[in-house]
Amino acid sequence: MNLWFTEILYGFFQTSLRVRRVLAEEKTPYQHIAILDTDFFGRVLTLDNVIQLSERDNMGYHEMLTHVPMLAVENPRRVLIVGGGDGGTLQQVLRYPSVEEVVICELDRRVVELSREHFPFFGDPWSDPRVRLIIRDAFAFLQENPGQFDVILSDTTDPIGMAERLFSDEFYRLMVNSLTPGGAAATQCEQMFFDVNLIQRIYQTARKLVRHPAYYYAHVPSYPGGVIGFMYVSNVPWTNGLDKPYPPGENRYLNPQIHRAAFALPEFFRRALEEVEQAS
Ligand code: SPD
Repeated sequence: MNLWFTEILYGFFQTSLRVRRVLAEEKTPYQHIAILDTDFFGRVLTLDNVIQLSERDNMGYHEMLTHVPMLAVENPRRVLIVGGGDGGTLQQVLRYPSVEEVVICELDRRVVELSREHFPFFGDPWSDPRVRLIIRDAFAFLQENPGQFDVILSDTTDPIGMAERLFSDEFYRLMVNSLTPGGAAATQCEQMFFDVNLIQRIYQTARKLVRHPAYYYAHVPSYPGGVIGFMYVSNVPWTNGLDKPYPPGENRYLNPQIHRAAFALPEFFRRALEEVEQAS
Protein backbone atom coordinates (compact mmCIF):
# COMPACT_ATOMS: atom_id res chain seq x y z
CA MET A 1 0.00 0.00 0.00
CA ASN A 2 1.32 3.46 -0.84
CA LEU A 3 -1.17 5.78 0.85
CA TRP A 4 -0.21 9.36 1.69
CA PHE A 5 -2.03 12.03 3.68
CA THR A 6 -1.40 15.50 2.26
CA GLU A 7 -2.12 18.73 4.08
CA ILE A 8 -2.33 21.98 2.10
CA LEU A 9 -2.97 24.57 4.78
CA TYR A 10 -1.09 27.30 2.91
CA GLY A 11 -1.67 27.45 -0.85
CA PHE A 12 2.07 27.48 -1.54
CA PHE A 13 3.18 24.63 0.71
CA GLN A 14 2.22 21.05 1.40
CA THR A 15 3.10 18.39 3.93
CA SER A 16 2.72 14.66 3.25
CA LEU A 17 2.90 11.75 5.66
CA ARG A 18 2.87 8.10 4.64
CA VAL A 19 -0.16 6.36 6.09
CA ARG A 20 -0.17 2.75 7.21
CA ARG A 21 -3.82 2.62 8.21
CA VAL A 22 -6.82 4.87 8.73
CA LEU A 23 -7.90 4.15 12.31
CA ALA A 24 -10.98 6.38 12.38
CA GLU A 25 -12.67 8.84 10.08
CA GLU A 26 -15.93 10.70 10.49
CA LYS A 27 -17.77 13.88 9.68
CA THR A 28 -19.31 15.61 12.67
CA PRO A 29 -21.58 18.70 12.59
CA TYR A 30 -18.40 20.76 13.10
CA GLN A 31 -15.62 19.16 11.07
CA HIS A 32 -14.01 16.15 9.42
CA ILE A 33 -11.99 14.09 11.93
CA ALA A 34 -9.39 11.49 10.99
CA ILE A 35 -7.00 9.44 13.06
CA LEU A 36 -4.22 7.91 11.03
CA ASP A 37 -1.48 5.45 11.79
CA THR A 38 1.56 6.79 9.93
CA ASP A 39 5.18 5.83 9.32
CA PHE A 40 7.62 7.60 11.65
CA PHE A 41 5.12 10.05 13.17
CA GLY A 42 2.92 7.29 14.63
CA ARG A 43 -0.70 8.13 15.36
CA VAL A 44 -1.89 11.44 13.92
CA LEU A 45 -5.04 13.51 14.44
CA THR A 46 -6.29 15.60 11.53
CA LEU A 47 -9.22 18.02 11.65
CA ASP A 48 -10.52 19.21 8.29
CA ASN A 49 -7.38 17.69 6.76
CA VAL A 50 -4.98 19.71 8.91
CA ILE A 51 -2.55 17.88 11.19
CA GLN A 52 -3.26 18.67 14.84
CA LEU A 53 -0.84 16.33 16.54
CA SER A 54 1.38 13.35 16.00
CA GLU A 55 2.45 10.78 18.52
CA ARG A 56 6.11 11.48 17.63
CA ASP A 57 6.34 15.26 17.94
CA ASN A 58 3.31 16.58 19.88
CA MET A 59 5.45 17.20 22.98
CA GLY A 60 6.98 20.39 21.54
CA TYR A 61 3.52 21.86 21.16
CA HIS A 62 1.82 20.60 24.32
CA GLU A 63 4.70 21.14 26.74
CA MET A 64 5.44 24.64 25.51
CA LEU A 65 1.81 25.78 25.34
CA THR A 66 1.25 24.51 28.88
CA HIS A 67 4.36 24.95 30.99
CA VAL A 68 5.46 28.44 29.98
CA PRO A 69 2.36 30.11 31.51
CA MET A 70 1.87 27.48 34.24
CA LEU A 71 5.40 28.03 35.56
CA ALA A 72 5.09 31.82 35.40
CA VAL A 73 2.08 31.83 37.75
CA GLU A 74 2.39 31.20 41.51
CA ASN A 75 0.63 27.93 42.39
CA PRO A 76 -1.94 27.79 39.59
CA ARG A 77 -5.16 26.27 40.95
CA ARG A 78 -7.83 26.78 38.28
CA VAL A 79 -7.01 26.26 34.61
CA LEU A 80 -9.13 26.67 31.49
CA ILE A 81 -8.29 24.94 28.22
CA VAL A 82 -10.08 26.32 25.17
CA GLY A 83 -10.34 23.52 22.59
CA GLY A 84 -7.77 20.85 23.40
CA GLY A 85 -10.21 17.97 23.01
CA ASP A 86 -7.42 15.56 22.10
CA GLY A 87 -6.20 15.59 25.72
CA GLY A 88 -2.51 16.43 25.10
CA THR A 89 -2.58 19.79 26.87
CA LEU A 90 -4.77 18.37 29.60
CA GLN A 91 -2.19 15.67 30.33
CA GLN A 92 0.47 18.34 30.88
CA VAL A 93 -1.73 20.56 33.09
CA LEU A 94 -2.62 17.66 35.38
CA ARG A 95 1.06 17.18 36.27
CA TYR A 96 0.78 20.16 38.67
CA PRO A 97 -0.22 19.12 42.20
CA SER A 98 -1.39 22.73 42.82
CA VAL A 99 -4.15 22.34 40.18
CA GLU A 100 -7.56 21.81 41.75
CA GLU A 101 -9.71 22.10 38.65
CA VAL A 102 -9.19 22.05 34.89
CA VAL A 103 -12.12 23.16 32.80
CA ILE A 104 -11.86 22.09 29.19
CA CYS A 105 -14.18 23.92 26.85
CA GLU A 106 -14.36 21.98 23.59
CA LEU A 107 -16.99 22.34 20.90
CA ASP A 108 -16.84 18.85 19.38
CA ARG A 109 -17.45 15.92 21.72
CA ARG A 110 -16.27 13.45 19.07
CA VAL A 111 -12.73 14.85 19.19
CA VAL A 112 -12.63 13.90 22.86
CA GLU A 113 -14.19 10.48 22.36
CA LEU A 114 -12.04 9.45 19.40
CA SER A 115 -8.83 10.80 20.97
CA ARG A 116 -9.56 8.96 24.19
CA GLU A 117 -9.92 5.74 22.23
CA HIS A 118 -6.91 6.12 19.93
CA PHE A 119 -4.30 8.11 21.89
CA PRO A 120 -3.40 5.92 24.88
CA PHE A 121 -0.05 7.76 25.03
CA PHE A 122 -1.87 10.69 26.69
CA GLY A 123 -2.60 8.39 29.64
CA ASP A 124 -6.38 8.95 29.81
CA PRO A 125 -6.28 12.37 31.53
CA TRP A 126 -10.10 12.44 31.32
CA SER A 127 -10.44 10.05 34.24
CA ASP A 128 -8.79 12.55 36.64
CA PRO A 129 -11.45 13.89 39.04
CA ARG A 130 -10.08 17.42 38.68
CA VAL A 131 -11.24 17.59 35.04
CA ARG A 132 -14.54 19.22 34.04
CA LEU A 133 -15.38 18.84 30.35
CA ILE A 134 -17.78 21.42 28.94
CA ILE A 135 -19.03 20.92 25.41
CA ARG A 136 -19.80 24.41 24.23
CA ASP A 137 -18.59 27.54 22.54
CA ALA A 138 -15.71 29.15 24.41
CA PHE A 139 -16.90 32.70 23.78
CA ALA A 140 -20.08 32.28 25.77
CA PHE A 141 -18.20 30.43 28.51
CA LEU A 142 -15.60 33.20 28.86
CA GLN A 143 -18.30 35.86 28.95
CA GLU A 144 -19.92 34.11 31.90
CA ASN A 145 -16.67 33.51 33.84
CA PRO A 146 -14.74 36.74 34.42
CA GLY A 147 -11.73 36.62 36.77
CA GLN A 148 -11.94 32.86 37.29
CA PHE A 149 -8.77 31.24 35.95
CA ASP A 150 -5.12 31.38 36.98
CA VAL A 151 -4.08 30.01 33.60
CA ILE A 152 -5.91 29.89 30.25
CA LEU A 153 -4.54 27.81 27.38
CA SER A 154 -6.03 28.35 23.95
CA ASP A 155 -5.33 25.05 22.21
CA THR A 156 -7.09 25.64 18.93
CA THR A 157 -7.03 24.74 15.28
CA ASP A 158 -5.91 27.33 12.72
CA PRO A 159 -7.91 30.55 12.12
CA ILE A 160 -10.15 29.09 9.44
CA GLY A 161 -13.93 28.77 9.51
CA MET A 162 -15.37 28.42 12.98
CA ALA A 163 -11.96 28.84 14.67
CA GLU A 164 -11.31 32.25 13.13
CA ARG A 165 -13.09 33.96 16.03
CA LEU A 166 -10.59 32.44 18.46
CA PHE A 167 -7.92 34.69 16.95
CA SER A 168 -10.01 37.87 17.16
CA ASP A 169 -9.40 40.92 19.34
CA GLU A 170 -12.67 40.17 21.11
CA PHE A 171 -11.51 36.67 22.06
CA TYR A 172 -8.27 38.02 23.53
CA ARG A 173 -10.21 40.65 25.48
CA LEU A 174 -12.55 38.03 26.94
CA MET A 175 -9.67 35.68 27.73
CA VAL A 176 -7.72 38.34 29.64
CA ASN A 177 -10.92 39.32 31.43
CA SER A 178 -11.31 35.72 32.65
CA LEU A 179 -7.83 35.62 34.21
CA THR A 180 -7.24 36.17 37.92
CA PRO A 181 -4.85 39.03 38.82
CA GLY A 182 -1.41 37.43 38.47
CA GLY A 183 -2.75 34.91 35.95
CA ALA A 184 -1.31 34.07 32.54
CA ALA A 185 -2.58 32.79 29.21
CA ALA A 186 -0.91 31.21 26.21
CA THR A 187 -2.47 30.77 22.80
CA GLN A 188 -1.69 28.77 19.67
CA CYS A 189 -0.34 31.64 17.57
CA GLU A 190 0.78 30.20 14.26
CA GLN A 191 3.94 30.30 12.24
CA MET A 192 6.42 33.17 12.17
CA PHE A 193 7.40 32.70 8.49
CA PHE A 194 3.92 32.23 7.06
CA ASP A 195 1.68 34.29 9.34
CA VAL A 196 3.59 37.49 10.17
CA ASN A 197 0.61 39.80 9.64
CA LEU A 198 -1.69 37.74 11.81
CA ILE A 199 0.87 37.55 14.61
CA GLN A 200 1.57 41.29 14.40
CA ARG A 201 -2.14 41.99 14.78
CA ILE A 202 -2.46 39.66 17.78
CA TYR A 203 0.67 41.10 19.39
CA GLN A 204 -0.77 44.60 19.00
CA THR A 205 -4.01 43.46 20.63
CA ALA A 206 -2.18 41.71 23.46
CA ARG A 207 -0.05 44.79 24.13
CA LYS A 208 -3.22 46.81 24.74
CA LEU A 209 -4.50 44.22 27.22
CA VAL A 210 -1.50 43.20 29.33
CA ARG A 211 1.91 44.46 30.38
CA HIS A 212 4.05 41.47 29.32
CA PRO A 213 2.92 39.86 26.06
CA ALA A 214 5.60 37.82 24.29
CA TYR A 215 5.84 35.46 21.34
CA TYR A 216 7.69 32.18 21.58
CA TYR A 217 7.91 29.04 19.51
CA ALA A 218 8.60 25.34 19.35
CA HIS A 219 9.82 22.86 16.77
CA VAL A 220 7.06 20.55 15.58
CA PRO A 221 8.19 18.82 12.35
CA SER A 222 4.71 17.63 11.35
CA TYR A 223 3.39 21.24 11.21
CA PRO A 224 3.99 23.42 8.12
CA GLY A 225 7.56 24.66 8.10
CA GLY A 226 8.33 22.63 11.22
CA VAL A 227 7.60 25.35 13.77
CA ILE A 228 4.61 26.72 15.63
CA GLY A 229 4.37 29.78 17.84
CA PHE A 230 2.48 30.85 20.92
CA MET A 231 1.46 34.20 22.36
CA TYR A 232 2.15 34.56 26.06
CA VAL A 233 -0.39 37.02 27.50
CA SER A 234 -0.01 38.20 31.08
CA ASN A 235 0.76 41.03 33.47
CA VAL A 236 3.38 38.71 34.95
CA PRO A 237 6.57 38.33 32.88
CA TRP A 238 7.26 34.88 31.40
CA THR A 239 10.72 35.02 32.99
CA ASN A 240 9.03 34.40 36.37
CA GLY A 241 8.81 30.77 35.30
CA LEU A 242 12.49 30.35 34.49
CA ASP A 243 13.76 29.15 37.86
CA LYS A 244 10.76 27.11 38.89
CA PRO A 245 11.01 23.34 39.30
CA TYR A 246 9.15 21.37 36.65
CA PRO A 247 6.06 19.48 37.77
CA PRO A 248 6.34 15.75 38.50
CA GLY A 249 6.58 13.63 35.35
CA GLU A 250 8.91 13.73 32.40
CA ASN A 251 9.45 16.57 29.94
CA ARG A 252 10.45 15.41 26.49
CA TYR A 253 10.91 18.84 24.90
CA LEU A 254 11.18 21.58 27.52
CA ASN A 255 14.33 22.12 29.55
CA PRO A 256 15.72 25.33 31.08
CA GLN A 257 17.76 26.16 27.96
CA ILE A 258 14.79 25.68 25.62
CA HIS A 259 12.57 27.72 27.95
CA ARG A 260 14.79 30.76 27.54
CA ALA A 261 15.69 30.14 23.88
CA ALA A 262 12.05 29.81 22.78
CA PHE A 263 11.69 33.59 23.21
CA ALA A 264 14.79 34.40 21.13
CA LEU A 265 13.32 35.40 17.78
CA PRO A 266 14.99 35.41 14.34
CA GLU A 267 15.92 38.95 13.34
CA PHE A 268 13.32 39.43 10.55
CA PHE A 269 10.57 38.45 12.94
CA ARG A 270 11.92 40.31 15.96
CA ARG A 271 11.85 43.44 13.79
CA ALA A 272 8.27 42.71 12.70
CA LEU A 273 7.19 42.72 16.35
CA GLU A 274 9.32 45.77 17.07
CA GLU A 275 7.40 47.61 14.33
CA VAL A 276 4.23 46.90 16.28
CA GLU A 277 5.81 48.27 19.47
CA GLN A 278 6.96 51.42 17.70
CA ALA A 279 3.59 52.03 16.08
CA SER A 280 1.71 52.10 19.38
N1 SPD B 1 -1.34 24.07 11.77
C1 SPD B 1 -1.49 23.25 12.91
C2 SPD B 1 -1.88 23.94 14.15
C3 SPD B 1 -2.44 22.96 15.09
C4 SPD B 1 -2.85 23.54 16.36
N2 SPD B 1 -3.70 22.68 17.14
C5 SPD B 1 -3.05 21.65 17.83
C6 SPD B 1 -3.94 20.92 18.76
C7 SPD B 1 -3.15 19.99 19.60
N3 SPD B 1 -3.72 19.77 20.86
